[in-house]
Amino acid sequence: MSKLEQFVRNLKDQQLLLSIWFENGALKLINQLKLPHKEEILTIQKVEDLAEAIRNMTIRGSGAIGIAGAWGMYLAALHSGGTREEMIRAARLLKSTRPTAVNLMKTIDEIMDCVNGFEMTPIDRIEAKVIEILERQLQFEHLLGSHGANLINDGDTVLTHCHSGALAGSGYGGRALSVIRKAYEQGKNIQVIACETRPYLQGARITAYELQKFGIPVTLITDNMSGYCMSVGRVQKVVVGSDRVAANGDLANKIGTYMHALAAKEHDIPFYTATSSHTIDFSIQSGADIEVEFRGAEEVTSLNGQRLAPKGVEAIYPSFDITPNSYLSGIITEKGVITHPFSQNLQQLNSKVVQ
Ligand code: RUB
Repeated sequence: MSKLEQFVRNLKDQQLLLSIWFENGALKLINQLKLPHKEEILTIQKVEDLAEAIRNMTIRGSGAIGIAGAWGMYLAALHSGGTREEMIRAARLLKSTRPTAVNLMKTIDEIMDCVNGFEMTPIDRIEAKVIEILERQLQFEHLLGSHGANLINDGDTVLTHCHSGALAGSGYGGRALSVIRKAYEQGKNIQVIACETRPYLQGARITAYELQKFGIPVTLITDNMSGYCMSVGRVQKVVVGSDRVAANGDLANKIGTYMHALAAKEHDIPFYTATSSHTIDFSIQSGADIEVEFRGAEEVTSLNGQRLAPKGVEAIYPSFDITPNSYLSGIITEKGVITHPFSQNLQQLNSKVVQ
C-alpha cells in the first residue's frame, strides 16, 4: 500500500465525512448531486473526468474543490509520469472549472511550485505535497472550529447559508459547521437554522443531512424566511463560509449571503464568516475584484429538471454574491478571530504562526 493510501486509511479511521479520497489506484467521490437520497460513490480515473465533476457540482464547496484540485494534479502525475507538459495542462484544465473559490487555484499553485524545475517530477514528491495539504486543511477545521465555538453561547440558534460543512471541506465540519460542531461537542445546547439555498439546495440537501448525522438539531427554512426568523428573535448568530475573502475583508459566498448579512445588521445579530487563511486573497483589494461565477439560468426557471416559469422567460443565476466587510462582526480563521479594522488585522494575520 502506498504512503498516500495508508494516509487515506488513517483519515477513514477518524470517522470523517470525506467527499474525495484515493483508493485502489483511483479517486473516489461522493456524488453530492444525489444527496441526501442516495450516497453514491463514483470512481474517477482521469483528470478530465475530475474537472467535469467539479464543473457540474458533483463535488463542490470551496475547501473540497481545493482538495480536489490537489488530487487532480496527483492523478495527472500518476498517469503521465509527472511530465512538466502534462502538469501544466492539468493545472490549466482544473483551474478553468470554477472561477470564484480561491482554494482551488491556491492548492494547484502549491503543487506547481513543488514540480517547478523538474522535467519529470518524482511521484513521491507530489504525494508528500498532497498529504501536507490534506493534513493542513483538517487541522485548520479543528482550530477554526474551536476559535469560532467560543463565540457561540449555550442556547444560541445559529443561522447558516448554503453548505459549509464536512463534505465541502476535509471531513470534520468544513468551516461553518466546524464552528457549530465544536460548540455542540463543548456541550452547548445549540440549534441550527439552515437556509435551503436555491437553486442547488445545498442547505436543504447537504447541510441538513450532515447536521442530522452529527445529531445537531436543525430547522430548515427557505432563503426568504431569514428576515422573519431574525425579526422574531429566533436567530442569535449567523455563521457562513467563504469562497474568497479580499484583503479588506469583503467576502464572496453563496448567492443569498449578502441578503442575510443585511437582515442581521438591521437586527443587531452578529454575522461571522468561518474560513481559513488560505481563502484570503491578498492579491485583491476588495470584493469588487472577485469574479462571480454565473451558472445556467435553467437552474432558476426549473426545479429538479421540472420547468417552473413560463417558456421564454429570462432568468439569471449569479452563483455567489459579495458581502462588504462592514456587515461582518468577525472572520473566524485557524489563527483566531479577526475583527475590524479588517485590512490591517488581516495583514497581521498573514505573519502570525498557527498556535
Ligand atoms: C458553496 C458555497 C459555500 C462555500 C463556503 O458553493 O458557497 O457556502 O463554499 O463554504 P458551491 P466553505 O456549492 O457553489 O460550491 O468556506 O466551507 O467552502
